[in-house]
Amino acid sequence: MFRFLPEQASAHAADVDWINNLITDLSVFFTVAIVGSMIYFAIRYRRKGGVDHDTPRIEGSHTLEAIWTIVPTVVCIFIGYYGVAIYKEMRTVPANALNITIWGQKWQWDFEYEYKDAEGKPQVKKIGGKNVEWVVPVNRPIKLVMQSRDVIHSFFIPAMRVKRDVIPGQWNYISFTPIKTGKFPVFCTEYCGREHSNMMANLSVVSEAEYYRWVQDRSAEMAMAGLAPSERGKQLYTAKGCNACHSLDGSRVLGPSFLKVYGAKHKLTDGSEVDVDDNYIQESILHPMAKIVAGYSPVMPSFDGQLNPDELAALIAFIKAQDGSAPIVAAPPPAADEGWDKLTPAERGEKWVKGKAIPACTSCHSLDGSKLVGPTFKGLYLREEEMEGAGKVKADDAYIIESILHPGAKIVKGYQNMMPPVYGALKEQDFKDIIEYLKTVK
Ligand code: HEC
Ligand code: HEC
Ligand SMILES: [Cu+2]
Repeated sequence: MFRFLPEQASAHAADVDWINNLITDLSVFFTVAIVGSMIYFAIRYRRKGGVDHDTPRIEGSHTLEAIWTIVPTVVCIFIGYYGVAIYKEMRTVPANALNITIWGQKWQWDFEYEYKDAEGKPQVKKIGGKNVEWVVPVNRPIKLVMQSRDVIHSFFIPAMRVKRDVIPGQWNYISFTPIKTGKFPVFCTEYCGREHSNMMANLSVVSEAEYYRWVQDRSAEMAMAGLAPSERGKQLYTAKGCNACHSLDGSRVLGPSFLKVYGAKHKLTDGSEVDVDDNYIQESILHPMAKIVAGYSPVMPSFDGQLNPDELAALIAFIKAQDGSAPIVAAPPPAADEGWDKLTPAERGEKWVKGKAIPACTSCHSLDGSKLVGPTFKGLYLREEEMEGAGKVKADDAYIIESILHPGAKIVKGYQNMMPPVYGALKEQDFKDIIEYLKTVK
């Protein structure tokens, strides 16, 4: 009864629905029990036949008092505990999450995807407008970092069970892992003016390979798209003179180095600790005196009024990019071969493995059982393997595709995270071909 929720399209949706349904059921139960007995008693003990009766005097019952104190207390603590536990999980962003920046404005959503191309150069895809369709890969954690350009909006994807206010001058984020492909509506849920009810977008969840193709397709780009935010931030870093006081290599100048600063915890002069996140970096730039890093002098000038929101976001993107982690690199699809379609899947797979994919898989993976930089392909298919800190995994189709697209997600025990994430342009058919070939390497 009372199940009106949309389909569950994210990994945490089932947990959210479970607690939500529990609260609904408890509310319905107590509403019926309380209002029902109220109505029953009103009818049962109504004034009958125009005669007034003396009601008996009833003393209180300690047992009853104890029951209706303890039971609701336990129920509330249980709900509170589970609510917090699920919320905490929703707010913890896995390290391999795909970052997307979202700007809300009257009355549309704009999306910015920064990624690296085959040469390792940061690129950006920007899209926006009414009912814009934005794309994410399935089964990959997504982090949406959001800010508003004007008034307060709220970003809501019902099917993913995520919602967050989008506020001018303040960064918020939501995180989820889509588990289903398909199209899902996005709404604004904070009344923001005349076109509020039309402030919508369409989330399209597709396969990994399709996502990489989409993100590299520039035909639907907004005209304003130019430099990737982190590249723009790099220019501002010197143009605004940050480089005079902040190094990128860990060395101390007047201020702290930007090397691996994002995500760190810093002690302040007042003894408290801060997380170096988007909002803290923004505050440090606009109001340097608000929080002073311990061991440094308060000499940083304020840049309030000298940077527009996009420039601020660019500086944050640049500082984030100093963390040493490799964002997903998307190589351009290799040119088509003569007679490619006449080959069997395993033959095509062999070509990919032995050199059509650049770099060749065989430069790191042997076919004869010997150990190179990576594990051998001999007998790999359906092999059970121990992962670094993730238990045992069976090398099935899904795992092999994940290993190629997100080499960092699971590391084979005894090996290093050395496989480059450059094969993003491979298509679904290519993965099938590679797997067909790997099956034959016994
Ligand atoms: C005159 C030197 C100077 C300049 C120029 C300067 N800063 Fe700073 N900055 C500092 C000092 C000193 C601190 C540490 C004390 C503090 O927290 O204010 C600091 C702190 C910071 C922090 C917090 C760092 C941390 O480790 O917690 C950030 C972020 C930052 N600056 C960004 C910038 C950016 C971006 C620019 C250029 C737009 C810039 N700074 C220009 C001196 C400078
Ligand atoms: C620069 C070296 C390098 C290249 C090139 C490379 N890999 Fe890897 N690969 C590794 C390393 C190192 C590991 C083990 C660490 C890990 O799990 O990420 C690995 C792991 C794997 C795994 C998981 C293996 C297992 O035993 O569980 C698969 C599958 C895989 N690679 C497929 C490929 C394919 C297909 C290609 C070519 C399209 C390729 N790799 C190219 C280095 C490489
Ligand atoms: Cu709005």
